[in-house]
Amino acid sequence: MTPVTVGAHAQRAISMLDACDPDSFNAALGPGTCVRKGGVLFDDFIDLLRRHQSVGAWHFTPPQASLNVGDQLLAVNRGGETHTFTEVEEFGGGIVPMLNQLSGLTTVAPECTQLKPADFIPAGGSSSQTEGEQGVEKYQCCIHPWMRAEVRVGKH
Ligand SMILES: [Cu+2]
Repeated sequence: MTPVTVGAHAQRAISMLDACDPDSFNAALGPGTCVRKGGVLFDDFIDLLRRHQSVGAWHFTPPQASLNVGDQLLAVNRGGETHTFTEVEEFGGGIVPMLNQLSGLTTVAPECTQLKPADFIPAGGSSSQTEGEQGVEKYQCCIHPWMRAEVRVGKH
């Protein structure tokens, strides 16, 4: 992906995707949980998770990105459910015990226990940040903890 230049700095976007089916997800989890059209039935989602410890349609893309100090990282929720794009020291479980168990991620990432309301990015929402330090940063969804991205931040 070619970075978009914003002034002297570039911006890179990572999409947060899912494939929730609104009727079955909203029936299982409450109205408004899923606002996209069509997709994976809730029972099938649970079954896939049980068999594979992840559900591929729920993912961050690209899963790896490179940018430079001072560049902007934009996380855009293009799915139908709320996600978080949380920087963690080590990937781990999130805030939904059942999803942690089914994905085998029972060691909760401490960062996921300290979420603020603004960390929950609704469908169609986004969050951005300017990368301040060199290194490799790990981001995950604290709801669906197999949704992950690694961002390599280099120097100009
Ligand atoms: Cu998520």
